[in-house]
Amino acid sequence: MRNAPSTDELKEIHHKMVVTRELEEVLGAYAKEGKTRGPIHRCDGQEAVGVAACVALRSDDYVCTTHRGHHVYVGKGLTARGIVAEIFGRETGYCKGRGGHMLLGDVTTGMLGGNAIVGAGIPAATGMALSIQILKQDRVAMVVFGDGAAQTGICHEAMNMAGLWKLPVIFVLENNQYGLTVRQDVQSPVADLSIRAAGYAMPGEIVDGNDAEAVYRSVAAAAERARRGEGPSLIEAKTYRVKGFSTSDMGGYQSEEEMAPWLERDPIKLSAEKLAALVGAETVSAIEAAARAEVASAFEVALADPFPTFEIHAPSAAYSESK
Ligand SMILES: Cc1ncc(C[n+]2csc(CCOP(=O)(O)OP(=O)(O)O)c2C)c(N)n1
Repeated sequence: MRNAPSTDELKEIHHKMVVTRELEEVLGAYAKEGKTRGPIHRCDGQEAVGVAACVALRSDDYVCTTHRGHHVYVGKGLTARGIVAEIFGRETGYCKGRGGHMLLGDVTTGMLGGNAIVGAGIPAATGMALSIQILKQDRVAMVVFGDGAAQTGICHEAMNMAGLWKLPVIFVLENNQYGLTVRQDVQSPVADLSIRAAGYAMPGEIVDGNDAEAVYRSVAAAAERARRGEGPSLIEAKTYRVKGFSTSDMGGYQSEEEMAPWLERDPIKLSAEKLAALVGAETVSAIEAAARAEVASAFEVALADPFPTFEIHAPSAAYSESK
Protein backbone atom coordinates (compact mmCIF):
# COMPACT_ATOMS: atom_id res chain seq x y z
CA MET A 1 0.00 0.00 0.00
CA ARG A 2 1.32 3.45 -0.88
CA ASN A 3 -1.50 5.72 0.18
CA ALA A 4 0.47 8.70 1.50
CA PRO A 5 2.81 10.81 -0.62
CA SER A 6 6.52 10.60 0.17
CA THR A 7 8.46 13.82 0.70
CA ASP A 8 9.87 13.45 -2.81
CA GLU A 9 6.35 13.14 -4.18
CA LEU A 10 5.24 16.23 -2.24
CA LYS A 11 8.16 18.09 -3.82
CA GLU A 12 7.19 16.76 -7.26
CA ILE A 13 3.58 17.82 -6.72
CA HIS A 14 4.61 21.32 -5.65
CA HIS A 15 6.95 21.67 -8.61
CA LYS A 16 4.26 20.54 -11.05
CA MET A 17 1.62 22.83 -9.55
CA VAL A 18 3.93 25.83 -9.93
CA VAL A 19 4.77 24.79 -13.52
CA THR A 20 1.03 24.67 -14.27
CA ARG A 21 0.29 28.05 -12.68
CA GLU A 22 3.23 29.74 -14.41
CA LEU A 23 2.37 28.12 -17.74
CA GLU A 24 -1.15 29.52 -17.51
CA GLU A 25 0.03 32.96 -16.40
CA VAL A 26 2.19 33.25 -19.50
CA LEU A 27 -0.48 31.70 -21.73
CA GLY A 28 -2.98 34.19 -20.31
CA ALA A 29 -0.72 37.07 -21.32
CA TYR A 30 -0.33 35.67 -24.86
CA ALA A 31 -4.10 35.13 -25.10
CA LYS A 32 -4.71 38.78 -24.12
CA GLU A 33 -2.51 39.83 -27.04
CA GLY A 34 -4.51 37.55 -29.34
CA LYS A 35 -1.48 35.33 -29.93
CA THR A 36 -3.00 31.96 -28.95
CA ARG A 37 -5.24 29.95 -31.24
CA GLY A 38 -8.54 30.74 -29.52
CA PRO A 39 -9.31 31.15 -25.81
CA ILE A 40 -7.44 29.33 -23.05
CA HIS A 41 -9.27 27.54 -20.24
CA ARG A 42 -7.22 28.06 -17.10
CA CYS A 43 -7.29 25.87 -14.02
CA ASP A 44 -5.98 28.41 -11.49
CA GLY A 45 -6.89 27.31 -7.98
CA GLN A 46 -7.54 23.74 -9.15
CA GLU A 47 -3.93 22.62 -9.67
CA ALA A 48 -3.93 20.28 -6.67
CA VAL A 49 -6.67 18.11 -8.18
CA GLY A 50 -5.09 17.26 -11.53
CA VAL A 51 -1.48 17.23 -10.39
CA ALA A 52 -1.80 15.22 -7.14
CA ALA A 53 -4.28 12.77 -8.69
CA CYS A 54 -1.83 11.97 -11.48
CA VAL A 55 1.22 11.74 -9.21
CA ALA A 56 -0.68 9.15 -7.15
CA LEU A 57 -0.87 6.89 -10.22
CA ARG A 58 1.80 4.88 -11.99
CA SER A 59 3.31 6.09 -15.23
CA ASP A 60 1.60 3.33 -17.25
CA ASP A 61 -1.88 4.07 -15.91
CA TYR A 62 -4.26 5.82 -18.29
CA VAL A 63 -5.72 9.25 -17.76
CA CYS A 64 -8.04 11.51 -19.67
CA THR A 65 -9.26 14.99 -18.91
CA THR A 66 -11.32 17.95 -20.06
CA HIS A 67 -11.02 21.26 -21.89
CA ARG A 68 -9.44 22.58 -18.63
CA GLY A 69 -6.67 20.01 -18.31
CA HIS A 70 -3.26 21.71 -18.03
CA HIS A 71 -2.80 20.43 -14.45
CA VAL A 72 -3.51 16.87 -15.61
CA TYR A 73 -1.08 17.13 -18.53
CA VAL A 74 1.70 18.39 -16.28
CA GLY A 75 0.77 15.98 -13.48
CA LYS A 76 1.01 12.97 -15.81
CA GLY A 77 4.47 14.02 -16.91
CA LEU A 78 4.08 15.98 -20.11
CA THR A 79 6.77 18.62 -20.52
CA ALA A 80 6.05 22.34 -20.53
CA ARG A 81 7.97 22.63 -23.79
CA GLY A 82 5.81 20.01 -25.57
CA ILE A 83 2.61 21.54 -24.19
CA VAL A 84 3.53 25.07 -25.26
CA ALA A 85 4.62 23.84 -28.70
CA GLU A 86 1.25 22.10 -29.13
CA ILE A 87 -0.74 25.13 -28.03
CA PHE A 88 1.16 27.34 -30.47
CA GLY A 89 0.70 24.85 -33.30
CA ARG A 90 4.33 23.73 -33.69
CA GLU A 91 5.52 20.47 -35.22
CA THR A 92 7.25 19.63 -31.89
CA GLY A 93 3.96 19.71 -29.99
CA TYR A 94 2.50 16.52 -28.53
CA CYS A 95 0.04 16.22 -31.42
CA LYS A 96 2.38 17.84 -33.92
CA GLY A 97 0.51 21.10 -33.54
CA ARG A 98 -2.80 19.69 -34.79
CA GLY A 99 -4.59 19.44 -31.43
CA GLY A 100 -4.22 22.57 -29.34
CA HIS A 101 -4.70 23.04 -25.65
CA MET A 102 -8.05 21.26 -25.21
CA LEU A 103 -7.16 18.15 -27.19
CA LEU A 104 -3.69 17.33 -26.09
CA GLY A 105 -2.67 13.71 -25.69
CA ASP A 106 0.47 11.63 -25.36
CA VAL A 107 0.43 7.83 -25.54
CA THR A 108 3.91 7.45 -24.02
CA THR A 109 2.84 8.95 -20.66
CA GLY A 110 -0.65 7.37 -20.67
CA MET A 111 -2.19 10.83 -21.05
CA LEU A 112 -4.88 9.74 -23.46
CA GLY A 113 -6.41 13.08 -24.07
CA GLY A 114 -8.07 16.28 -23.15
CA ASN A 115 -11.55 16.58 -24.63
CA ALA A 116 -13.61 19.58 -25.67
CA ILE A 117 -16.87 17.61 -25.59
CA VAL A 118 -18.24 18.02 -22.09
CA GLY A 119 -18.46 14.63 -20.34
CA ALA A 120 -16.81 12.69 -23.16
CA GLY A 121 -13.77 11.68 -21.11
CA ILE A 122 -16.00 9.70 -18.72
CA PRO A 123 -17.00 6.91 -21.14
CA ALA A 124 -13.52 7.05 -22.71
CA ALA A 125 -11.86 6.20 -19.38
CA THR A 126 -14.51 3.57 -18.72
CA GLY A 127 -13.67 1.99 -22.06
CA MET A 128 -9.97 2.10 -21.22
CA ALA A 129 -10.77 0.32 -17.93
CA LEU A 130 -12.75 -2.32 -19.82
CA SER A 131 -9.76 -2.95 -22.08
CA ILE A 132 -7.49 -3.20 -19.01
CA GLN A 133 -9.86 -5.77 -17.48
CA ILE A 134 -10.16 -7.82 -20.67
CA LEU A 135 -6.39 -7.79 -21.23
CA LYS A 136 -5.83 -8.60 -17.52
CA GLN A 137 -3.37 -5.70 -17.17
CA ASP A 138 -2.14 -4.29 -13.87
CA ARG A 139 -3.31 -0.79 -14.71
CA VAL A 140 -6.05 1.65 -13.83
CA ALA A 141 -7.80 4.35 -15.85
CA MET A 142 -8.71 7.72 -14.40
CA VAL A 143 -10.86 10.57 -15.68
CA VAL A 144 -10.97 14.10 -14.32
CA PHE A 145 -14.25 15.85 -15.17
CA GLY A 146 -16.29 18.84 -14.06
CA ASP A 147 -19.54 19.30 -12.16
CA GLY A 148 -21.15 20.34 -15.46
CA ALA A 149 -19.97 17.10 -17.07
CA ALA A 150 -21.46 15.19 -14.14
CA GLN A 151 -24.91 16.26 -15.36
CA THR A 152 -24.58 14.54 -18.74
CA GLY A 153 -26.44 11.32 -19.52
CA ILE A 154 -23.29 9.55 -20.62
CA CYS A 155 -21.78 10.09 -17.14
CA HIS A 156 -24.50 7.90 -15.63
CA GLU A 157 -24.34 5.27 -18.35
CA ALA A 158 -20.59 4.96 -17.92
CA MET A 159 -20.73 4.84 -14.11
CA ASN A 160 -23.48 2.23 -14.23
CA MET A 161 -21.40 0.01 -16.51
CA ALA A 162 -18.26 0.55 -14.39
CA GLY A 163 -20.15 -0.40 -11.21
CA LEU A 164 -21.78 -3.41 -12.79
CA TRP A 165 -18.59 -4.83 -14.28
CA LYS A 166 -16.27 -3.67 -11.47
CA LEU A 167 -14.03 -1.85 -13.90
CA PRO A 168 -10.68 -0.45 -12.71
CA VAL A 169 -11.61 3.20 -13.20
CA ILE A 170 -11.34 6.22 -10.93
CA PHE A 171 -13.87 9.00 -11.49
CA VAL A 172 -12.40 12.27 -10.22
CA LEU A 173 -15.19 14.82 -10.18
CA GLU A 174 -13.47 18.19 -10.02
CA ASN A 175 -16.25 20.28 -8.54
CA ASN A 176 -15.14 23.85 -9.23
CA GLN A 177 -18.75 24.95 -8.61
CA TYR A 178 -19.39 26.36 -12.07
CA GLY A 179 -20.39 24.92 -15.41
CA LEU A 180 -19.61 27.80 -17.76
CA THR A 181 -21.49 30.69 -16.07
CA VAL A 182 -23.92 28.44 -14.18
CA ARG A 183 -23.49 27.75 -10.46
CA GLN A 184 -23.52 24.11 -9.43
CA ASP A 185 -26.44 24.61 -7.03
CA VAL A 186 -28.71 25.48 -9.94
CA GLN A 187 -27.50 22.53 -12.03
CA SER A 188 -28.15 19.80 -9.49
CA PRO A 189 -30.75 18.98 -6.82
CA VAL A 190 -28.01 17.60 -4.56
CA ALA A 191 -25.10 19.58 -3.13
CA ASP A 192 -22.68 16.66 -2.90
CA LEU A 193 -22.52 14.93 -6.27
CA SER A 194 -20.48 12.07 -4.78
CA ILE A 195 -23.60 10.63 -3.13
CA ARG A 196 -24.56 9.39 -6.59
CA ALA A 197 -21.85 6.73 -6.24
CA ALA A 198 -24.21 4.67 -4.07
CA GLY A 199 -26.46 4.22 -7.10
CA TYR A 200 -23.63 2.46 -8.91
CA ALA A 201 -22.37 0.37 -5.97
CA MET A 202 -19.07 2.18 -5.70
CA PRO A 203 -17.55 4.20 -2.87
CA GLY A 204 -18.09 7.94 -3.10
CA GLU A 205 -15.88 10.34 -1.21
CA ILE A 206 -15.51 14.08 -0.81
CA VAL A 207 -12.00 15.51 -0.58
CA ASP A 208 -10.66 19.01 -0.16
CA GLY A 209 -9.59 19.70 -3.73
CA ASN A 210 -7.24 22.48 -2.60
CA ASP A 211 -5.27 20.06 -0.44
CA ALA A 212 -2.89 18.16 -2.71
CA GLU A 213 -2.06 15.57 -0.07
CA ALA A 214 -5.76 14.80 0.52
CA VAL A 215 -6.31 14.34 -3.22
CA TYR A 216 -3.25 12.08 -3.48
CA ARG A 217 -4.35 9.88 -0.58
CA SER A 218 -7.83 9.46 -1.95
CA VAL A 219 -6.73 8.62 -5.50
CA ALA A 220 -3.99 6.27 -4.29
CA ALA A 221 -6.55 4.35 -2.20
CA ALA A 222 -8.97 4.20 -5.15
CA ALA A 223 -6.16 2.93 -7.40
CA GLU A 224 -5.26 0.19 -4.92
CA ARG A 225 -8.91 -0.83 -4.80
CA ALA A 226 -9.16 -0.90 -8.59
CA ARG A 227 -5.96 -2.99 -8.86
CA ARG A 228 -7.39 -5.47 -6.36
CA GLY A 229 -10.29 -5.99 -8.79
CA GLU A 230 -12.82 -4.29 -6.52
CA GLY A 231 -13.98 -1.83 -9.15
CA PRO A 232 -14.50 1.91 -9.57
CA SER A 233 -14.53 4.83 -7.12
CA LEU A 234 -15.98 8.31 -7.31
CA ILE A 235 -13.95 11.08 -5.71
CA GLU A 236 -15.53 14.51 -5.54
CA ALA A 237 -12.76 17.08 -5.12
CA LYS A 238 -14.34 20.30 -3.89
CA THR A 239 -12.54 23.30 -5.29
CA TYR A 240 -13.30 26.60 -6.98
CA ARG A 241 -12.65 28.15 -10.39
CA VAL A 242 -10.96 31.42 -9.42
CA LYS A 243 -10.68 32.64 -13.02
CA GLY A 244 -13.48 32.92 -15.55
CA PHE A 245 -14.59 30.12 -17.82
CA SER A 246 -11.89 30.96 -20.36
CA THR A 247 -9.76 33.91 -21.41
CA SER A 248 -12.76 35.10 -23.46
CA ASP A 249 -15.05 35.23 -20.39
CA MET A 250 -16.54 38.67 -19.67
CA GLY A 251 -17.03 37.68 -15.99
CA GLY A 252 -19.29 39.45 -13.51
CA TYR A 253 -21.13 36.38 -12.24
CA GLN A 254 -18.68 35.42 -9.49
CA SER A 255 -18.63 37.80 -6.52
CA GLU A 256 -15.49 38.87 -4.72
CA GLU A 257 -16.97 37.71 -1.41
CA GLU A 258 -17.56 34.25 -2.86
CA MET A 259 -14.05 34.06 -4.24
CA ALA A 260 -12.10 35.50 -1.27
CA PRO A 261 -11.99 32.39 0.96
CA TRP A 262 -10.85 30.26 -1.98
CA LEU A 263 -8.08 32.69 -2.89
CA GLU A 264 -7.04 32.53 0.74
CA ARG A 265 -6.83 28.71 0.45
CA ASP A 266 -4.81 28.73 -2.77
CA PRO A 267 -3.56 25.14 -3.27
CA ILE A 268 -0.02 26.26 -4.09
CA LYS A 269 0.12 28.40 -0.96
CA LEU A 270 -1.15 25.50 1.16
CA SER A 271 1.32 23.10 -0.41
CA ALA A 272 4.22 25.56 0.09
CA GLU A 273 3.40 25.90 3.79
CA LYS A 274 3.20 22.13 4.33
CA LEU A 275 6.36 21.46 2.37
CA ALA A 276 8.31 24.22 4.11
CA ALA A 277 7.57 22.54 7.44
CA LEU A 278 9.12 19.35 6.07
CA VAL A 279 12.08 20.50 3.99
CA GLY A 280 12.53 24.20 4.83
CA ALA A 281 11.48 27.39 3.09
CA GLU A 282 14.70 27.64 1.07
CA THR A 283 14.09 24.31 -0.63
CA VAL A 284 10.52 25.35 -1.44
CA SER A 285 11.78 28.61 -2.99
CA ALA A 286 14.33 26.67 -5.04
CA ILE A 287 11.60 24.31 -6.31
CA GLU A 288 9.46 27.28 -7.34
CA ALA A 289 12.35 29.08 -9.04
CA ALA A 290 13.23 25.93 -11.00
CA ALA A 291 9.60 25.53 -12.09
CA ARG A 292 9.40 29.12 -13.35
CA ALA A 293 12.72 28.79 -15.17
CA GLU A 294 11.45 25.59 -16.82
CA VAL A 295 8.38 27.40 -18.13
CA ALA A 296 10.35 30.43 -19.34
CA SER A 297 12.70 28.14 -21.26
CA ALA A 298 9.73 26.15 -22.62
CA PHE A 299 8.24 29.27 -24.20
CA GLU A 300 11.60 30.43 -25.53
CA VAL A 301 12.40 27.11 -27.18
CA ALA A 302 8.88 26.15 -28.34
CA LEU A 303 8.13 29.50 -29.94
CA ALA A 304 11.25 29.13 -32.06
CA ASP A 305 10.14 25.65 -33.18
CA PRO A 306 8.92 25.13 -36.76
CA PHE A 307 5.30 25.01 -37.84
CA PRO A 308 4.12 21.76 -39.45
CA THR A 309 3.94 21.56 -43.19
CA PHE A 310 0.63 20.44 -44.65
CA GLU A 311 0.41 18.54 -47.90
CA ILE A 312 -2.69 17.88 -49.91
CA HIS A 313 -3.31 14.14 -49.96
CA ALA A 314 -3.80 12.47 -53.30
CA PRO A 315 -7.47 11.59 -53.63
CA SER A 316 -8.22 7.91 -53.21
CA ALA A 317 -9.21 5.90 -56.26
CA ALA A 318 -12.90 6.01 -55.47
CA TYR A 319 -12.91 9.80 -55.59
CA SER A 320 -10.44 10.35 -58.41
CA GLU A 321 -12.42 8.58 -61.09
CA SER A 322 -14.17 11.07 -63.28
CA LYS A 323 -17.81 10.31 -63.61
C1 LIG B 1 -21.51 18.20 -25.19
C2 LIG B 1 -21.16 19.64 -24.96
N1 LIG B 1 -22.10 20.49 -24.53
C3 LIG B 1 -21.80 21.78 -24.30
C4 LIG B 1 -20.53 22.25 -24.52
C5 LIG B 1 -20.17 23.70 -24.23
N2 LIG B 1 -19.44 23.77 -22.94
C6 LIG B 1 -18.10 23.79 -22.92
S1 LIG B 1 -17.51 23.78 -21.34
C7 LIG B 1 -19.05 23.76 -20.68
C8 LIG B 1 -19.25 23.74 -19.18
C9 LIG B 1 -18.62 22.55 -18.55
O1 LIG B 1 -18.72 22.63 -17.15
P1 LIG B 1 -17.82 21.74 -16.24
O2 LIG B 1 -17.86 20.34 -16.70
O3 LIG B 1 -18.26 22.00 -14.84
O4 LIG B 1 -16.33 22.25 -16.49
P2 LIG B 1 -15.65 23.65 -16.10
O5 LIG B 1 -15.60 24.45 -17.37
O6 LIG B 1 -16.44 24.28 -15.02
O7 LIG B 1 -14.28 23.32 -15.63
C10 LIG B 1 -20.01 23.75 -21.68
C11 LIG B 1 -21.47 23.71 -21.43
C12 LIG B 1 -19.56 21.35 -25.00
N3 LIG B 1 -18.30 21.71 -25.23
N4 LIG B 1 -19.89 20.05 -25.18
